[in-house]
Amino acid sequence: MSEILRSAQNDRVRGVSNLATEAVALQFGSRVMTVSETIAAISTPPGEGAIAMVRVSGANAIEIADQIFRGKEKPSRFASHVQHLGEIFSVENRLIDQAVLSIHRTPASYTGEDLVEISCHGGTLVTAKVLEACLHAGARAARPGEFTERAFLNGKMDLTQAEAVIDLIRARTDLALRSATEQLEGRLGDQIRKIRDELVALLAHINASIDFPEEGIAPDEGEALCARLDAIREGIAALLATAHQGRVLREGVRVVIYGATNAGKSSLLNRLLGYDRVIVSDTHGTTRDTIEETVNLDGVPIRLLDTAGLRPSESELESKGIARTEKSLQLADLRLQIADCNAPKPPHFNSQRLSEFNGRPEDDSNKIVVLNKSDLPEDNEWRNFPALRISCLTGEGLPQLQKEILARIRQQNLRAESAVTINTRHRDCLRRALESCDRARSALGQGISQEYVAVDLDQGLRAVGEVIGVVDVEQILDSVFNQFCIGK
Ligand SMILES: Nc1nc2c(ncn2[C@@H]2O[C@H](COP(=O)(O)OP(=O)(O)OP(=O)(O)O)[C@@H](O)[C@H]2O)c(=O)[nH]1
Ligand SMILES: [Mg+2]
Repeated sequence: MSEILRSAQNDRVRGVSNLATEAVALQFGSRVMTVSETIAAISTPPGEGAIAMVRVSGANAIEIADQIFRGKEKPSRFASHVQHLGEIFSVENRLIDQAVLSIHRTPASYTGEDLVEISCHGGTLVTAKVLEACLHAGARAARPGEFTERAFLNGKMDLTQAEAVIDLIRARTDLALRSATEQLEGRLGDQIRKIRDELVALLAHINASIDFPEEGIAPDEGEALCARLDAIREGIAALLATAHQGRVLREGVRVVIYGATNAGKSSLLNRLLGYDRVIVSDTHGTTRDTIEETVNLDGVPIRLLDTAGLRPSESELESKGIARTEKSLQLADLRLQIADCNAPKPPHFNSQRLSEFNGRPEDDSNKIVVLNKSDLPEDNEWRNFPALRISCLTGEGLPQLQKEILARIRQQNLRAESAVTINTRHRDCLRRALESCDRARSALGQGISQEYVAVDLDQGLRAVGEVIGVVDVEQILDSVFNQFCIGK
Protein backbone atom coordinates (compact mmCIF):
# COMPACT_ATOMS: atom_id res chain seq x y z
CA MET A 1 0.00 0.00 0.00
CA SER A 2 1.35 3.44 -0.89
CA GLU A 3 2.22 6.04 1.73
CA ILE A 4 -0.59 8.33 0.60
CA LEU A 5 -3.15 5.53 0.91
CA ARG A 6 -1.89 4.57 4.34
CA SER A 7 -2.06 8.12 5.64
CA ALA A 8 -5.52 8.54 4.14
CA GLN A 9 -6.58 5.35 5.88
CA ASN A 10 -5.34 6.61 9.21
CA ASP A 11 -7.27 9.83 8.67
CA ARG A 12 -10.35 7.83 7.89
CA VAL A 13 -10.00 5.67 10.98
CA ARG A 14 -9.78 8.82 13.05
CA GLY A 15 -12.66 10.31 11.08
CA VAL A 16 -14.94 7.38 11.70
CA SER A 17 -14.12 7.21 15.41
CA ASN A 18 -14.64 10.95 15.82
CA LEU A 19 -17.95 10.74 14.02
CA ALA A 20 -19.08 8.01 16.40
CA THR A 21 -18.08 10.03 19.45
CA GLU A 22 -19.85 13.12 18.13
CA ALA A 23 -22.99 11.09 17.56
CA VAL A 24 -23.01 10.06 21.20
CA ALA A 25 -22.57 13.62 22.41
CA LEU A 26 -25.34 14.88 20.12
CA GLN A 27 -27.77 12.13 20.87
CA PHE A 28 -27.20 12.36 24.56
CA GLY A 29 -28.03 16.06 24.33
CA SER A 30 -31.35 15.85 26.13
CA ARG A 31 -30.10 13.31 28.65
CA VAL A 32 -26.97 15.23 29.53
CA MET A 33 -29.31 18.00 30.74
CA THR A 34 -31.16 15.63 33.05
CA VAL A 35 -27.96 14.14 34.42
CA SER A 36 -27.32 17.28 36.49
CA GLU A 37 -30.48 16.62 38.53
CA THR A 38 -29.89 14.84 41.80
CA ILE A 39 -31.90 11.64 42.18
CA ALA A 40 -32.84 9.54 45.19
CA ALA A 41 -34.46 6.15 45.71
CA ILE A 42 -34.79 3.25 48.11
CA SER A 43 -32.34 0.69 46.72
CA THR A 44 -33.38 -2.31 48.80
CA PRO A 45 -36.52 -4.38 48.13
CA PRO A 46 -39.79 -3.21 49.71
CA GLY A 47 -40.88 -4.79 52.98
CA GLU A 48 -39.32 -5.25 56.39
CA GLY A 49 -35.68 -6.15 56.88
CA ALA A 50 -32.79 -5.49 59.24
CA ILE A 51 -31.38 -2.74 57.03
CA ALA A 52 -32.61 -0.72 54.08
CA MET A 53 -30.61 1.59 51.85
CA VAL A 54 -31.49 4.94 50.34
CA ARG A 55 -29.20 6.20 47.60
CA VAL A 56 -28.77 9.76 46.39
CA SER A 57 -26.78 10.59 43.25
CA GLY A 58 -25.95 13.83 41.47
CA ALA A 59 -24.28 17.19 41.89
CA ASN A 60 -26.24 18.08 45.06
CA ALA A 61 -26.10 14.68 46.71
CA ILE A 62 -23.53 15.65 49.35
CA GLU A 63 -25.23 18.97 50.07
CA ILE A 64 -28.50 17.06 50.60
CA ALA A 65 -26.69 14.71 52.99
CA ASP A 66 -25.44 17.75 54.91
CA GLN A 67 -29.02 18.96 55.32
CA ILE A 68 -30.51 15.75 56.68
CA PHE A 69 -27.64 14.04 58.55
CA ARG A 70 -26.35 14.93 62.00
CA GLY A 71 -23.26 13.29 63.40
CA LYS A 72 -19.81 14.22 64.63
CA GLU A 73 -19.03 15.85 61.30
CA LYS A 74 -20.89 17.08 58.24
CA PRO A 75 -20.94 14.56 55.36
CA SER A 76 -19.21 17.11 53.11
CA ARG A 77 -16.17 16.72 55.35
CA PHE A 78 -16.20 12.91 55.22
CA ALA A 79 -13.50 11.03 53.40
CA SER A 80 -14.91 9.18 50.38
CA HIS A 81 -16.14 5.59 50.90
CA VAL A 82 -16.06 5.71 54.74
CA GLN A 83 -19.16 4.98 56.79
CA HIS A 84 -20.24 7.31 59.61
CA LEU A 85 -22.88 6.78 62.26
CA GLY A 86 -25.37 9.57 62.88
CA GLU A 87 -29.02 10.52 62.77
CA ILE A 88 -31.35 11.44 59.94
CA PHE A 89 -33.69 14.40 60.44
CA SER A 90 -36.69 15.55 58.44
CA VAL A 91 -36.92 19.09 57.10
CA GLU A 92 -39.24 19.84 60.03
CA ASN A 93 -36.32 18.91 62.26
CA ARG A 94 -37.84 15.66 63.49
CA LEU A 95 -35.61 12.69 64.19
CA ILE A 96 -36.39 9.87 61.73
CA ASP A 97 -33.81 7.20 62.45
CA GLN A 98 -30.28 6.37 63.42
CA ALA A 99 -28.33 5.60 60.25
CA VAL A 100 -24.95 4.92 58.71
CA LEU A 101 -24.02 7.25 55.88
CA SER A 102 -21.16 7.16 53.40
CA ILE A 103 -20.31 9.46 50.55
CA HIS A 104 -18.67 8.37 47.29
CA ARG A 105 -17.12 11.31 45.50
CA THR A 106 -17.23 11.64 41.73
CA PRO A 107 -15.87 9.96 39.65
CA ALA A 108 -15.08 6.99 41.93
CA SER A 109 -18.69 5.92 42.52
CA TYR A 110 -21.16 3.49 40.97
CA THR A 111 -22.86 6.25 38.99
CA GLY A 112 -19.71 8.27 38.37
CA GLU A 113 -21.38 11.22 40.15
CA ASP A 114 -21.32 12.22 43.81
CA LEU A 115 -23.21 9.38 45.48
CA VAL A 116 -24.55 9.14 49.03
CA GLU A 117 -25.62 5.86 50.60
CA ILE A 118 -27.75 5.93 53.73
CA SER A 119 -28.27 2.62 55.56
CA CYS A 120 -31.20 2.95 57.94
CA HIS A 121 -33.41 0.46 59.77
CA GLY A 122 -35.40 -1.63 57.33
CA GLY A 123 -38.95 -0.63 58.16
CA THR A 124 -41.29 0.40 55.37
CA LEU A 125 -42.23 3.70 57.03
CA VAL A 126 -38.70 4.57 58.24
CA THR A 127 -37.24 4.07 54.76
CA ALA A 128 -40.04 6.05 53.13
CA LYS A 129 -39.39 8.93 55.55
CA VAL A 130 -35.63 8.93 54.89
CA LEU A 131 -36.36 9.07 51.16
CA GLU A 132 -38.90 11.83 51.73
CA ALA A 133 -36.27 13.84 53.66
CA CYS A 134 -33.90 13.52 50.66
CA LEU A 135 -36.64 14.64 48.28
CA HIS A 136 -37.54 17.62 50.47
CA ALA A 137 -33.90 18.58 50.58
CA GLY A 138 -33.82 18.88 46.79
CA ALA A 139 -33.52 15.45 45.17
CA ARG A 140 -36.07 14.03 42.77
CA ALA A 141 -37.36 10.45 42.78
CA ALA A 142 -35.28 8.22 40.51
CA ARG A 143 -36.80 6.29 37.62
CA PRO A 144 -36.25 2.50 37.41
CA GLY A 145 -32.62 1.79 36.52
CA GLU A 146 -31.62 5.44 36.58
CA PHE A 147 -28.56 4.91 38.79
CA THR A 148 -27.18 2.34 36.34
CA GLU A 149 -28.21 4.54 33.40
CA ARG A 150 -26.07 7.31 34.85
CA ALA A 151 -23.20 4.86 35.31
CA PHE A 152 -23.50 4.14 31.59
CA LEU A 153 -23.83 7.81 30.58
CA ASN A 154 -20.80 8.68 32.68
CA GLY A 155 -18.73 6.02 30.94
CA LYS A 156 -18.49 3.70 33.97
CA MET A 157 -19.78 0.78 31.88
CA ASP A 158 -20.98 -0.04 28.37
CA LEU A 159 -24.56 -1.08 27.60
CA THR A 160 -23.84 -4.82 27.77
CA GLN A 161 -22.41 -4.31 31.26
CA ALA A 162 -25.46 -2.30 32.32
CA GLU A 163 -27.68 -5.14 31.08
CA ALA A 164 -25.51 -7.62 32.98
CA VAL A 165 -26.56 -5.87 36.20
CA ILE A 166 -30.16 -6.97 35.56
CA ASP A 167 -29.05 -10.49 34.62
CA LEU A 168 -26.98 -10.68 37.81
CA ILE A 169 -29.96 -9.71 39.94
CA ARG A 170 -32.21 -12.21 38.16
CA ALA A 171 -29.74 -15.12 37.88
CA ARG A 172 -31.20 -18.39 39.16
CA THR A 173 -28.33 -20.81 38.56
CA ASP A 174 -24.57 -20.74 39.04
CA LEU A 175 -23.97 -20.66 35.29
CA ALA A 176 -26.39 -17.77 34.75
CA LEU A 177 -24.64 -15.92 37.56
CA ARG A 178 -21.21 -16.60 36.07
CA SER A 179 -22.40 -15.46 32.66
CA ALA A 180 -23.78 -12.23 34.13
CA THR A 181 -20.61 -11.62 36.13
CA GLU A 182 -18.43 -12.07 33.06
CA GLN A 183 -20.66 -9.76 31.05
CA LEU A 184 -20.43 -7.23 33.86
CA GLU A 185 -16.67 -7.52 33.67
CA GLY A 186 -16.97 -6.58 30.02
CA ARG A 187 -16.24 -9.82 28.17
CA LEU A 188 -19.10 -9.43 25.70
CA GLY A 189 -18.31 -5.73 25.32
CA ASP A 190 -14.67 -6.60 24.55
CA GLN A 191 -15.70 -9.02 21.80
CA ILE A 192 -18.07 -6.46 20.30
CA ARG A 193 -15.41 -3.74 20.41
CA LYS A 194 -12.97 -6.05 18.63
CA ILE A 195 -15.49 -6.67 15.83
CA ARG A 196 -16.25 -2.97 15.69
CA ASP A 197 -12.58 -1.99 15.48
CA GLU A 198 -12.07 -4.41 12.60
CA LEU A 199 -15.09 -2.99 10.79
CA VAL A 200 -13.84 0.55 11.32
CA ALA A 201 -10.44 -0.35 9.88
CA LEU A 202 -11.99 -2.12 6.90
CA LEU A 203 -14.35 0.76 6.22
CA ALA A 204 -11.46 3.20 6.46
CA HIS A 205 -9.53 1.21 3.90
CA ILE A 206 -12.48 1.16 1.49
CA ASN A 207 -13.21 4.85 2.01
CA ALA A 208 -9.58 5.63 1.25
CA SER A 209 -9.84 3.83 -2.06
CA ILE A 210 -12.98 5.86 -2.87
CA ASP A 211 -11.26 9.13 -2.04
CA PHE A 212 -8.17 8.19 -4.01
CA PRO A 213 -9.55 6.20 -6.94
CA GLU A 214 -6.29 6.50 -8.88
CA GLU A 215 -4.69 4.31 -6.20
CA GLY A 216 -7.49 1.75 -6.64
CA ILE A 217 -7.56 -1.57 -4.86
CA ALA A 218 -5.29 -4.15 -6.38
CA PRO A 219 -6.95 -7.50 -7.22
CA ASP A 220 -4.97 -9.37 -4.56
CA GLU A 221 -5.84 -6.67 -2.08
CA GLY A 222 -9.49 -7.20 -2.94
CA GLU A 223 -9.13 -10.81 -1.90
CA ALA A 224 -7.53 -9.79 1.36
CA LEU A 225 -10.43 -7.43 2.01
CA CYS A 226 -12.90 -10.25 1.37
CA ALA A 227 -11.00 -12.47 3.81
CA ARG A 228 -11.05 -9.74 6.46
CA LEU A 229 -14.77 -9.25 5.99
CA ASP A 230 -15.33 -13.01 6.19
CA ALA A 231 -13.49 -13.09 9.51
CA ILE A 232 -15.71 -10.28 10.82
CA ARG A 233 -18.84 -12.12 9.67
CA GLU A 234 -17.66 -15.27 11.43
CA GLY A 235 -17.16 -13.33 14.65
CA ILE A 236 -20.69 -11.92 14.47
CA ALA A 237 -22.19 -15.30 13.56
CA ALA A 238 -20.39 -16.97 16.50
CA LEU A 239 -21.91 -14.46 18.90
CA LEU A 240 -25.33 -14.87 17.28
CA ALA A 241 -25.09 -18.61 17.87
CA THR A 242 -25.10 -17.98 21.63
CA ALA A 243 -28.55 -16.33 21.53
CA HIS A 244 -30.37 -19.59 22.17
CA GLN A 245 -28.20 -20.36 25.17
CA GLY A 246 -28.54 -16.80 26.39
CA ARG A 247 -32.32 -17.16 26.43
CA VAL A 248 -32.02 -20.42 28.35
CA LEU A 249 -29.69 -18.84 30.92
CA ARG A 250 -32.02 -15.91 31.41
CA GLU A 251 -35.38 -17.61 31.10
CA GLY A 252 -34.75 -21.35 31.51
CA VAL A 253 -35.46 -24.35 29.26
CA ARG A 254 -39.22 -24.69 28.67
CA VAL A 255 -40.26 -28.24 29.49
CA VAL A 256 -43.97 -28.97 29.00
CA ILE A 257 -45.66 -31.99 30.63
CA TYR A 258 -48.71 -33.09 28.64
CA GLY A 259 -50.90 -36.09 28.03
CA ALA A 260 -54.33 -37.58 28.79
CA THR A 261 -56.22 -36.63 31.94
CA ASN A 262 -55.28 -38.52 35.10
CA ALA A 263 -51.95 -39.71 33.64
CA GLY A 264 -50.06 -38.10 36.54
CA LYS A 265 -48.84 -34.81 34.99
CA SER A 266 -49.39 -32.79 38.14
CA SER A 267 -47.88 -35.57 40.24
CA LEU A 268 -44.75 -35.44 38.06
CA LEU A 269 -44.48 -31.65 38.41
CA ASN A 270 -44.74 -31.97 42.19
CA ARG A 271 -42.15 -34.76 42.19
CA LEU A 272 -39.63 -32.81 40.11
CA LEU A 273 -40.19 -29.70 42.24
CA GLY A 274 -39.85 -31.63 45.47
CA TYR A 275 -43.03 -30.24 47.05
CA ASP A 276 -46.79 -30.32 46.49
CA ARG A 277 -47.33 -27.31 44.26
CA VAL A 278 -50.33 -28.55 42.24
CA ILE A 279 -53.56 -30.28 43.29
CA VAL A 280 -53.50 -33.99 42.46
CA SER A 281 -56.68 -36.06 42.40
CA ASP A 282 -58.15 -39.07 40.65
CA THR A 283 -60.87 -36.89 39.09
CA HIS A 284 -60.20 -36.57 35.36
CA GLY A 285 -59.61 -32.98 34.32
CA THR A 286 -58.34 -31.73 37.71
CA THR A 287 -55.87 -29.25 36.20
CA ARG A 288 -57.63 -26.65 34.08
CA ASP A 289 -54.88 -24.08 33.57
CA THR A 290 -51.18 -24.25 32.74
CA ILE A 291 -49.01 -23.96 35.84
CA GLU A 292 -45.37 -22.98 35.66
CA GLU A 293 -42.57 -23.45 38.18
CA THR A 294 -38.79 -23.28 37.87
CA VAL A 295 -36.39 -25.99 39.00
CA ASN A 296 -32.63 -26.05 38.88
CA LEU A 297 -31.56 -29.34 37.32
CA ASP A 298 -27.81 -29.79 37.56
CA GLY A 299 -27.23 -26.07 37.04
CA VAL A 300 -29.74 -25.77 34.19
CA PRO A 301 -32.78 -23.61 34.96
CA ILE A 302 -35.87 -25.54 33.86
CA ARG A 303 -39.28 -23.93 33.46
CA LEU A 304 -41.63 -26.81 34.10
CA LEU A 305 -45.18 -26.46 32.79
CA ASP A 306 -48.04 -28.64 33.99
CA THR A 307 -50.97 -28.52 31.60
CA ALA A 308 -54.65 -29.34 31.37
CA GLY A 309 -55.13 -33.01 30.44
CA LEU A 310 -55.99 -33.78 26.84
CA ARG A 311 -59.42 -35.30 26.16
CA PRO A 312 -62.41 -34.48 23.97
CA SER A 313 -64.30 -31.98 26.05
CA GLU A 314 -67.77 -30.42 25.97
CA SER A 315 -66.96 -27.92 28.67
CA GLU A 316 -65.94 -24.45 27.47
CA LEU A 317 -63.66 -24.00 30.47
CA GLU A 318 -61.81 -27.22 29.85
CA SER A 319 -61.51 -26.49 26.12
CA LYS A 320 -59.86 -23.18 26.98
CA GLY A 321 -57.39 -25.04 29.20
CA ILE A 322 -56.64 -27.51 26.39
CA ALA A 323 -56.08 -24.62 23.96
CA ARG A 324 -53.50 -23.30 26.42
CA THR A 325 -51.84 -26.71 26.49
CA GLU A 326 -51.50 -26.58 22.71
CA LYS A 327 -49.99 -23.11 22.85
CA SER A 328 -47.47 -24.18 25.51
CA LEU A 329 -46.51 -27.15 23.36
CA GLN A 330 -45.74 -24.89 20.43
CA LEU A 331 -43.29 -22.90 22.56
CA ALA A 332 -41.73 -25.90 24.29
CA ASP A 333 -38.02 -26.64 24.11
CA LEU A 334 -38.73 -30.14 25.38
CA ARG A 335 -42.03 -32.05 25.73
CA LEU A 336 -42.73 -34.80 28.23
CA GLN A 337 -45.63 -36.87 26.92
CA ILE A 338 -46.99 -38.84 29.82
CA ALA A 339 -49.46 -41.73 29.94
CA ASP A 340 -50.90 -44.05 32.60
CA CYS A 341 -49.47 -47.55 32.05
CA ASN A 342 -52.33 -49.02 34.06
CA ALA A 343 -54.89 -47.69 31.56
CA PRO A 344 -55.31 -48.62 27.88
CA LYS A 345 -53.23 -46.71 25.37
CA PRO A 346 -54.97 -43.46 24.33
CA PRO A 347 -55.96 -43.30 20.63
CA HIS A 348 -53.11 -42.06 18.36
CA PHE A 349 -50.64 -42.29 21.26
CA ASN A 350 -47.28 -41.87 19.58
CA SER A 351 -48.39 -44.10 16.71
CA GLN A 352 -47.17 -43.07 13.25
CA ARG A 353 -46.02 -39.94 14.99
CA LEU A 354 -49.54 -38.57 15.09
CA SER A 355 -50.49 -36.15 17.77
CA GLU A 356 -52.59 -37.65 20.55
CA PHE A 357 -54.40 -34.36 20.68
CA ASN A 358 -55.32 -33.50 17.10
CA GLY A 359 -54.15 -36.46 15.05
CA ARG A 360 -51.72 -34.28 13.07
CA PRO A 361 -48.14 -35.45 12.38
CA GLU A 362 -45.79 -34.59 15.21
CA ASP A 363 -42.13 -33.68 15.53
CA ASP A 364 -40.61 -36.22 17.92
CA SER A 365 -37.12 -34.82 18.18
CA ASN A 366 -37.80 -32.84 21.33
CA LYS A 367 -40.13 -35.30 23.00
CA ILE A 368 -39.64 -37.84 25.80
CA VAL A 369 -42.38 -40.44 26.18
CA VAL A 370 -43.01 -41.35 29.81
CA LEU A 371 -45.17 -44.19 31.16
CA ASN A 372 -46.28 -43.37 34.69
CA LYS A 373 -47.66 -45.57 37.53
CA SER A 374 -45.07 -48.34 37.02
CA ASP A 375 -45.99 -49.51 40.53
CA LEU A 376 -49.30 -50.78 39.05
CA PRO A 377 -49.72 -53.65 36.55
CA GLU A 378 -49.11 -52.60 32.95
CA ASP A 379 -52.02 -52.78 30.51
CA ASN A 380 -51.44 -55.28 27.70
CA GLU A 381 -51.53 -52.54 25.08
CA TRP A 382 -48.27 -51.13 26.47
CA ARG A 383 -46.32 -54.37 26.19
CA ASN A 384 -42.85 -53.70 24.71
CA PHE A 385 -43.80 -50.08 24.12
CA PRO A 386 -40.60 -48.00 24.04
CA ALA A 387 -40.91 -45.41 26.82
CA LEU A 388 -39.33 -44.39 30.09
CA ARG A 389 -41.17 -46.09 32.97
CA ILE A 390 -41.61 -44.09 36.15
CA SER A 391 -43.75 -44.05 39.25
CA CYS A 392 -44.59 -40.70 40.79
CA LEU A 393 -45.89 -42.65 43.78
CA THR A 394 -42.67 -44.53 44.64
CA GLY A 395 -40.17 -42.28 42.83
CA GLU A 396 -38.95 -45.18 40.68
CA GLY A 397 -37.42 -44.12 37.35
CA LEU A 398 -37.28 -40.41 38.23
CA PRO A 399 -33.45 -40.16 38.33
CA GLN A 400 -33.38 -41.74 34.83
CA LEU A 401 -35.97 -39.22 33.64
CA GLN A 402 -33.92 -36.32 34.99
CA LYS A 403 -30.84 -37.72 33.25
CA GLU A 404 -32.77 -38.04 29.98
CA ILE A 405 -34.05 -34.44 30.26
CA LEU A 406 -30.48 -33.19 30.70
CA ALA A 407 -29.23 -35.36 27.83
CA ARG A 408 -31.88 -33.94 25.48
CA ILE A 409 -31.03 -30.40 26.53
CA ARG A 410 -27.40 -31.08 25.74
CA GLN A 411 -28.37 -32.67 22.40
CA GLN A 412 -30.31 -29.60 21.41
CA ASN A 413 -27.35 -27.46 22.35
CA LEU A 414 -29.50 -25.58 24.84
CA ARG A 415 -27.02 -25.84 27.63
CA ALA A 416 -24.62 -22.91 27.70
CA GLU A 417 -21.01 -24.03 27.74
CA SER A 418 -19.63 -20.58 27.12
CA ALA A 419 -20.32 -17.90 29.65
CA VAL A 420 -20.55 -15.21 26.96
CA THR A 421 -24.10 -15.20 25.67
CA ILE A 422 -26.22 -12.56 24.03
CA ASN A 423 -29.75 -11.39 24.80
CA THR A 424 -32.63 -10.59 22.44
CA ARG A 425 -31.59 -6.97 21.96
CA HIS A 426 -28.02 -7.93 21.10
CA ARG A 427 -29.37 -10.57 18.70
CA ASP A 428 -31.45 -8.00 16.88
CA CYS A 429 -28.45 -5.67 16.46
CA LEU A 430 -26.09 -8.46 15.43
CA ARG A 431 -28.56 -9.91 12.92
CA ARG A 432 -28.75 -6.53 11.20
CA ALA A 433 -24.97 -6.25 11.34
CA LEU A 434 -24.59 -9.67 9.73
CA GLU A 435 -27.06 -8.79 6.98
CA SER A 436 -25.15 -5.60 6.20
CA CYS A 437 -21.86 -7.50 6.16
CA ASP A 438 -23.39 -10.12 3.86
CA ARG A 439 -24.49 -7.41 1.44
CA ALA A 440 -21.06 -5.80 1.58
CA ARG A 441 -19.42 -9.17 1.04
CA SER A 442 -21.42 -10.00 -2.07
CA ALA A 443 -20.87 -6.48 -3.46
CA LEU A 444 -17.16 -6.81 -2.80
CA GLY A 445 -17.07 -10.26 -4.40
CA GLN A 446 -18.89 -9.05 -7.50
CA GLY A 447 -16.68 -6.00 -7.88
CA ILE A 448 -19.61 -3.59 -7.43
CA SER A 449 -18.68 0.04 -6.78
CA GLN A 450 -16.85 0.62 -3.50
CA GLU A 451 -19.40 3.27 -2.48
CA TYR A 452 -22.06 0.59 -2.07
CA VAL A 453 -19.73 -1.57 -0.05
CA ALA A 454 -18.95 1.40 2.19
CA VAL A 455 -22.66 2.14 2.80
CA ASP A 456 -23.32 -1.47 3.83
CA LEU A 457 -20.27 -1.59 6.07
CA ASP A 458 -21.29 1.67 7.68
CA GLN A 459 -24.72 0.21 8.47
CA GLY A 460 -23.06 -2.89 9.89
CA LEU A 461 -20.80 -0.71 12.01
CA ARG A 462 -23.76 1.17 13.45
CA ALA A 463 -25.64 -2.03 14.25
CA VAL A 464 -22.61 -3.48 16.05
CA GLY A 465 -22.13 -0.17 17.90
CA GLU A 466 -25.70 -0.32 19.18
CA VAL A 467 -24.87 -3.44 21.19
CA ILE A 468 -22.45 -1.54 23.42
CA GLY A 469 -24.26 1.78 23.04
CA VAL A 470 -21.81 3.67 20.87
CA VAL A 471 -24.18 5.05 18.24
CA ASP A 472 -27.89 5.79 17.97
CA VAL A 473 -28.17 5.11 21.63
CA GLU A 474 -31.07 7.32 22.66
CA GLN A 475 -33.82 5.10 21.29
CA ILE A 476 -32.49 1.96 22.96
CA LEU A 477 -31.70 3.45 26.37
CA ASP A 478 -35.26 3.45 27.63
CA SER A 479 -35.90 -0.13 26.62
CA VAL A 480 -32.76 -1.22 28.46
CA PHE A 481 -33.13 0.75 31.68
CA ASN A 482 -36.89 0.41 32.09
CA GLN A 483 -36.34 -3.24 33.04
CA PHE A 484 -34.52 -2.25 36.21
CA CYS A 485 -35.97 -1.78 39.64
CA ILE A 486 -36.02 1.70 41.12
CA GLY A 487 -32.90 2.42 43.11
CA LYS A 488 -30.57 0.34 40.95
N1 LIG B 1 -50.45 -45.71 41.67
C1 LIG B 1 -50.04 -44.55 41.23
N2 LIG B 1 -50.88 -43.51 41.19
C2 LIG B 1 -50.44 -42.34 40.71
C3 LIG B 1 -49.12 -42.16 40.24
N3 LIG B 1 -48.98 -40.89 39.81
C4 LIG B 1 -50.17 -40.30 39.98
N4 LIG B 1 -51.04 -41.14 40.53
C5 LIG B 1 -52.46 -40.88 40.86
O1 LIG B 1 -53.15 -40.62 39.65
C6 LIG B 1 -54.19 -39.68 39.85
C7 LIG B 1 -54.05 -38.51 38.85
O2 LIG B 1 -52.86 -37.80 39.13
P1 LIG B 1 -52.64 -36.29 38.65
O3 LIG B 1 -51.24 -35.97 38.93
O4 LIG B 1 -53.69 -35.44 39.23
O5 LIG B 1 -52.89 -36.49 37.11
P2 LIG B 1 -52.98 -35.37 35.97
O6 LIG B 1 -52.40 -35.95 34.74
O7 LIG B 1 -52.43 -34.09 36.45
O8 LIG B 1 -54.56 -35.27 35.79
P3 LIG B 1 -55.43 -34.03 35.18
O9 LIG B 1 -54.98 -32.78 35.85
O10 LIG B 1 -56.81 -34.40 35.54
O11 LIG B 1 -55.21 -34.03 33.72
C8 LIG B 1 -54.05 -39.24 41.31
O12 LIG B 1 -54.99 -39.94 42.07
C9 LIG B 1 -52.64 -39.64 41.68
O13 LIG B 1 -52.51 -39.90 43.06
C10 LIG B 1 -48.23 -43.29 40.30
O14 LIG B 1 -47.07 -43.28 39.92
N5 LIG B 1 -48.77 -44.46 40.80
MG1 LIG C 1 -53.23 -32.27 36.70
